[in-house]
Amino acid sequence: MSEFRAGFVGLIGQPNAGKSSFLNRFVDEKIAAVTPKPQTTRRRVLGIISDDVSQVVFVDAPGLIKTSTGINSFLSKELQSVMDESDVLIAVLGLDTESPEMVDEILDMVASKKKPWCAFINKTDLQEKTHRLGKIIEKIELRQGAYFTGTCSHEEGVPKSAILEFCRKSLPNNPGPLYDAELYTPHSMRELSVEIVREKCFEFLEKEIPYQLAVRIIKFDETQAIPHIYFEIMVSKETHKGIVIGKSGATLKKIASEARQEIEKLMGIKVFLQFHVSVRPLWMKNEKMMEELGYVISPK
Ligand SMILES: Nc1nc2c(ncn2[C@@H]2O[C@H](COP(=O)(O)OP(=O)(O)OP(=O)(O)O)[C@@H](O)[C@H]2O)c(=O)[nH]1
Ligand SMILES: [Mg+2]
Repeated sequence: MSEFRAGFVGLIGQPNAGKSSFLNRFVDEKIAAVTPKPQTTRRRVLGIISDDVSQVVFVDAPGLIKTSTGINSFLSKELQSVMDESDVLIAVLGLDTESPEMVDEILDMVASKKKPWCAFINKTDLQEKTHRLGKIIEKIELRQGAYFTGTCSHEEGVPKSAILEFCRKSLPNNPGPLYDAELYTPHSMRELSVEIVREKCFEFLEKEIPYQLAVRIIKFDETQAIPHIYFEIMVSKETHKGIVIGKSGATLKKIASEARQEIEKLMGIKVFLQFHVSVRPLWMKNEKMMEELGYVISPK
């Protein structure tokens, strides 16, 4: 009988390549925030696929970024830490990545870790970009990597079984699963709800505003027939507060309404959401706050 295999598979790529979409596609649930804006993912998000002989834990990570000021310093550390702690790496490459150097950069980074790795070339639905496929495949083969192609935009667009097979045979032996085999993610409803609200903020807010805000739950009251969840949206400037709220509250209403629908879908029950927008210019510099938000790498 073959031995049980289990471990972490890190999803590594440029911002916007589709790493979070890939994770959601695999677990068939919306657990990671996905938006057209780069740098949506801040903290790692785990998605679990279990069967009788293996447990594959996909780890969605922030995209690779150059600057390291403010929250970006955390994003870079988080990405490095996901790479170091994973057993297998998947380079997620978007066909819409404009520069070939960016593809080289990801492949070099992933291959340099000396761990089993493969690449997933995403967004093959973008017909006008498919001419890039050949060049990207050459780059992967040059580094002796295996690769898969597909699109996370369609339900059947990702060759899941082939990718899972690659992961399973590359993962280490383990006496049993790392997480309860019934779970598709170890994250709590609270954590997932915060990510949903942050995703909606990314969707409905422009320029620097989504990048300078954070979301936390200040109260989760389950004593009521319909659970009440109180969110705080922290912004860094007074002017941002007005924009988040919008004319007659219209923007916040949109954020709230879409977030509620998704949280209800996730929890399978009706919920009541309340929002408070606060101006906290120094939230990114406040260690305690950063820790509460989960934006601190804890030593192993
Ligand atoms: N056309 C097309 N768009 C896709 C595909 N996969 C993802 N997208 C879109 O690409 C954008 C970025 O997707 P994400 O999954 O958030 O990308 P990410 O790599 O997690 O991005 P960061 O968290 O910012 O690093 C979103 O608008 C997705 O809907 C695909 O296969 N085809
Ligand atoms: Mg992401």
